[in-house]
Amino acid sequence: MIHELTSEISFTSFKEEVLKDYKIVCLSRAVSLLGRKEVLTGKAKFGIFGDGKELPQIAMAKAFQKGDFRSGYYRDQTFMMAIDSLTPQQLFAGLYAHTDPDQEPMSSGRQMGGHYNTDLIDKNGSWLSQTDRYNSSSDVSCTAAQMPRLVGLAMASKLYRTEGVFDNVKFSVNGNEVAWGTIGNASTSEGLFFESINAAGVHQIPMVISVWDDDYGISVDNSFQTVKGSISEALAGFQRSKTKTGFEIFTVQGWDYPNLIHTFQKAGEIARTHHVPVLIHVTELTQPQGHSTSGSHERYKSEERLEWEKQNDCNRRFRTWILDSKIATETELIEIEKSTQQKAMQAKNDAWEASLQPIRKEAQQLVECLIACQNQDLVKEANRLIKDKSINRKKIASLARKSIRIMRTNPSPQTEELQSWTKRYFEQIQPKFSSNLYNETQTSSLQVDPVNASYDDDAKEVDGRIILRDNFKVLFNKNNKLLVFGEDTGKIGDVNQGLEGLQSIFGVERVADRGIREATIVGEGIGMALRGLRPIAEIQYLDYVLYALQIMSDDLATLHYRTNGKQVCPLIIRTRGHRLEGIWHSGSPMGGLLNNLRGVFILVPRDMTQAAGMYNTLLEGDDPALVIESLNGYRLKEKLPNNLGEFRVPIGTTETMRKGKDITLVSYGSTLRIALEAAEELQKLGVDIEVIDIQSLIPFDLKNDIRKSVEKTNRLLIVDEDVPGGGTAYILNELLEKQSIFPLLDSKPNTLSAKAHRPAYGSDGDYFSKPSLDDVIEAAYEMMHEFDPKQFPKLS
Ligand SMILES: Cc1ncc(C[n+]2csc(CCOP(=O)(O)OP(=O)(O)O)c2C)c(N)n1
Repeated sequence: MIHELTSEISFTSFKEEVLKDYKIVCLSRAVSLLGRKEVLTGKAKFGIFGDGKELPQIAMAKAFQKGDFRSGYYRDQTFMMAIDSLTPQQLFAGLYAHTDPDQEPMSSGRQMGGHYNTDLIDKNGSWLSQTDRYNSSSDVSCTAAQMPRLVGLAMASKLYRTEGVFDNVKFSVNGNEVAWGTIGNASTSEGLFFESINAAGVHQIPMVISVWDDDYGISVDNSFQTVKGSISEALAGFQRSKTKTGFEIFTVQGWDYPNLIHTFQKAGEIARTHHVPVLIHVTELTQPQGHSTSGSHERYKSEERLEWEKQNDCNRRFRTWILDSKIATETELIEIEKSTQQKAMQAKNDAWEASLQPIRKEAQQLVECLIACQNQDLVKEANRLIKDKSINRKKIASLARKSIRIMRTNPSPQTEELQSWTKRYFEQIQPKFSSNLYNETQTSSLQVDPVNASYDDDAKEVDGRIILRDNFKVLFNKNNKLLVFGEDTGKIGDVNQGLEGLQSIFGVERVADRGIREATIVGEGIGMALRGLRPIAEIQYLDYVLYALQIMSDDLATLHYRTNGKQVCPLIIRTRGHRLEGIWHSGSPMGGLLNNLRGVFILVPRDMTQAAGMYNTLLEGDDPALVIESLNGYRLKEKLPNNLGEFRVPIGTTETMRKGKDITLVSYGSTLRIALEAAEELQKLGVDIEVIDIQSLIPFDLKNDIRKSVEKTNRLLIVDEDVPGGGTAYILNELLEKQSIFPLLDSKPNTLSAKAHRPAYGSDGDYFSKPSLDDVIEAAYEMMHEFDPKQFPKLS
């Protein structure tokens, strides 16, 4: 094996290469050891490091090429250092939660240390070129949640290799890019892992997934985690054969440097050249310091195991191998060990200093304000603050606010200055923690100019699905990055035929079928969007979004925020929901979605023209969005616009569907039609209803249209078909807190939702589960009865 490695290069350059690797593993280890101490001495809150997993990461880095992507987890510091995408100082900056993106380029202190990524967009939101750099998608802490995205990253290469179909500038060279995943042995127990592995095997994509196996998942060993205690044995049936496609599966010991390099090279080559997915099971790894700083592994590992881990520590065995192979002398290695320790120490000190420096300045400003107030208590506090060795912004902000409370009875210019300093402080500091939940750049869909749908004088009335279909057709012709995929999406053009016939025009890659795997359908979309495609991931029914909700919530919704705006994921998730039939085909779990998906636009078009207009807008911007079409709207007639693919519904804007003066009724999706019908009936009863279609729940009514309406009507009724306290509670909260409508109201704001249970089947089930026409009429009428019982006598 050594021979194989050395045959093509001189001994000197071979030695250089090996010692360079040794330096990185030593540096990485030194950082881990120091990092843990920083947590245990209270300078950082939590630490999770890559010690015991250094060597395979060196091998992976050697096989990793420009244009490739990583989708990994919190152990990969050595890999990131080896591809020059992480310095020790940056790692410590992450540990100290430094909020400066230049110091802590991964998440600006938003993620626990150990979570890595590279920049994918610039400050203006424009995509950086990916083919001439190493790329990493952004890690999440949830075990195996990196897997669905990994499938999409690899799938993008397959699509880009489909010549001439997708515009690949900046993103691909002939689909040669490999997506490299890493995962811990225990995390392979997750359903997401198996779903993703199956998807990758089905797709035959250039994905190399490495399992760092240290036999444990915190305290629980492999016998509790995996069939046969071994993921490579458990997955043996996935191994490709001469006649059937599948995975290439390798097993390699994590301390075996030459074999690791050989294996990773081979894996990379198979994946890159042939687009065959590869699983590398890296066994016999260790955890020298235990799982994380939260506990010690002596609690659950036997003495024999601990001793075995010491002897088989990959860095130690690498060292022995270097000496046994006479590549370097002990003196040379000791020199490297010393210098890397010093380097790690320096990085730690520099990072600590850099993280404290701005905070000390801020503290000094506050101290000056406090001293100027000439209050003894404040002066004491100021002195304490300035001497505080573990100073942080919480202490500064909290002291400022407490001081304002103390000074409230002593108005003076100094007190005023303290108040305005505190205000300015929050204006300056809060964005460090709260910015970039949504795209704040010029590529935001909110910047897209709206265009009205226009109609010929003799415009045809067609089924709603035709408008969607014909609009998609124009979009597919216009945008050669666009694709749509999901269950029954391709051949039949989705279960409601909004894509009917489009596969035969645009091909099986662009209008594509997928197996039943919602989490990976969304994950695929995330990975593809990160690689410059414009995927629409279709979830067959809203009720089944729950299968993908974890990925949407933990990965998609947090991505822009957790990278502090350095990555963006313009994935559109298309689904259909609300009113139809029964427990799993008429759900409208909007409250759950609204709570879980802050960071994703949630759009609820009332009909297919609006839905089409929303797609047209979203495709002009770079935001993740969930679009929920109304299940019972595909066969309802709508006028066919003559500017398909061009008209654009503004995101975050309501539409007033009917003018009225007595009550503002707001709704969305399927209930909107009922609201409009109810309004006509109510008119006959003398109640004049203004009906507003919210149509965009996130973002919500950015122009405060609902407030303007309530200013006129002074009454508010919110109708939807979620459970009580679901979507309606969110809407009411927006109106009370953000639009301050309370002082405008003459009656209590009213909500009308479905029953708390899932909707029962059939027409009667619907009538007795969801808000009916009669329910809406009565709810609105009751409000008028309360106001004027004489004019509006009791109905029941
Ligand atoms: C979904 C989820 N469940 C539980 C956890 C808590 N947790 C964090 S790491 C971990 C063990 C992971 O072990 P393994 O996959 O073997 O990776 P290792 O940390 O050993 O490298 C657990 C249970 C989590 N982060 N996410």
